[in-house]
Amino acid sequence: MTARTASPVVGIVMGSDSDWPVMKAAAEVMDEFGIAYEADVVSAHRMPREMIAYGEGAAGRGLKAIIAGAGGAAHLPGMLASVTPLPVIGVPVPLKYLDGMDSLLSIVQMPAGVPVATVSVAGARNAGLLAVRMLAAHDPALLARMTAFQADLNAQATEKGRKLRE
Ligand code: RP5
Repeated sequence: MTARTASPVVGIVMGSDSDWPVMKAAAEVMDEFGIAYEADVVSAHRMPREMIAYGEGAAGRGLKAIIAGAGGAAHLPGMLASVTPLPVIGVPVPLKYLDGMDSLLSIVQMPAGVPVATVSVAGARNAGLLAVRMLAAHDPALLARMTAFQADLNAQATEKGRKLRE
């Protein structure tokens, strides 16, 4: 699976194509904000050499952030973080057993010095939004779009409250 563009700035990778139903929410955020991204399977356990090469080459190829999702023994985000200076956002993907707790704990408990920004179980949309915020810190136009997005969230929540109060 690939969704490559000429010059992606966000890499969305996952341990298996079976993670895509969860991870596609991150790609949808990229589409919403008009951010060039790539999506691919880079398994830490089944493709360890390719996974290291991906992490080592990511910054040089122009990526600014990596969103990495995996389930079970979810070592992909942490291993990528160990070989790239880029921010890595980890998405715990829930599998058939353990309700994603295994995925969460595999990703969140990183040793000091090697950070992974872990979002909630199956939280790929927030992973995408966090990547947008990282990019927006150095992009005034994108920052304005994120601010508008937040205002829209506020308006939607306010409207829900208004309907309940009626
Ligand atoms: C993990 O193993 C993947 O990230 C996926 O969540 C899980 C199962 O992979 P498949 O057996 O469905 O390919 O590495």
